[in-house]
Amino acid sequence: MLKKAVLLLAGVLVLVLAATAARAGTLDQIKKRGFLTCGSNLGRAGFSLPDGHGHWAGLDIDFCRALAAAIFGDAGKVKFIPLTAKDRFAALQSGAVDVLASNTTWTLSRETKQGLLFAGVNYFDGQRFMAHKNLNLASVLELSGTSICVQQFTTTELNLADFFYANSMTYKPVAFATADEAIEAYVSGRCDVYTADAAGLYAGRMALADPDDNIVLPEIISKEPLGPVVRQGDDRWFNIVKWVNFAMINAEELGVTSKNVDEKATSENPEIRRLLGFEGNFGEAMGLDPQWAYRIVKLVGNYGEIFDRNLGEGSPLKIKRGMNAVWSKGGLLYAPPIR
Ligand SMILES: N[C@@H](CCC(=O)N[C@@H](CS)C(=O)NCC(=O)O)C(=O)O
Repeated sequence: MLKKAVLLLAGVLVLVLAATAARAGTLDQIKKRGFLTCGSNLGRAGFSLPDGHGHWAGLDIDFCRALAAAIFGDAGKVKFIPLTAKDRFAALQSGAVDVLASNTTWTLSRETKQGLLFAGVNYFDGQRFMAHKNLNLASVLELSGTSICVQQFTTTELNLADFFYANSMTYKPVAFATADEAIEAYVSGRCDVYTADAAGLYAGRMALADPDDNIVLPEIISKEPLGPVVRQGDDRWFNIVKWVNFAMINAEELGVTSKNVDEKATSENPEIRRLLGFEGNFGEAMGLDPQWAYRIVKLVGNYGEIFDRNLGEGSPLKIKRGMNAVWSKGGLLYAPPIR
């Protein structure tokens, strides 16, 4: 009896240790594997879009490339794994991906009930609605009685229910597993309205045959802080993902770009010197070398460069910086100091 109990206890201990080891060493696993696995969305211009030849582009894609640049000095050492909204958290929990960068909104239950941690925000968004122009709608408050195409397993779906309930309005939800299916259904006339995070909605509208036949209603009905997510249980990896985001934001605030980063070797600004590893060694305690942030900026860019080429003036979307400007320029991006 006693022997059985001891064996059982030993078995449980082995399982617990194995689970802890699997969780604790994400960086070591990535280094050993030789590349990072990054959960991305199925395809949304501006955030993560495959070109059909295995090359991906977008803000979330560049975030994972920045991680690879920090870890390997090679922004190409990432494998992108496209995930539906439904599957994204399970993929992270099971270890199928090291990090999720997939237009995912930071909410309380996603952290506390799913065993996850958001490492920050890389895009502040909010939910909007697009309607067929011939319906002559001018406000979301006129949407009572309409049919609305929406993606399942998203905050979008939940906000929609809240908003209509709070305003005593009715609607017919028509829900789909993917954003593309929801947009196609909207285009085919199955719904009067399509709703999504604003940036995803602009990207969806841009891809339509006749974007001008659709209007985006003015109201923004929710807060969608989108950011990279990791599993709980590996503080070192959590810190790396968090500080890669902060490093890109700090680089923009300090005026360090992929073009001028080498000239900054002679900069006398101590904040720039610390960021780029010319002074101190802030990478070591994270398992990275002193030039981790230098390589992010050199190989991928600062936050502003990444925003501009994927979503801003250098992209077809031409989204304004707005909330996504650094705090010193009136936005919400505020990264703690590297020191
Ligand atoms: N931010 C919301 C929505 C995330 C989401 O799924 N967004 C759409 C684009 S706005 C997407 O990535 N879709 C990928 C796809 O299934 O095609 C959430 O975290 O629940």
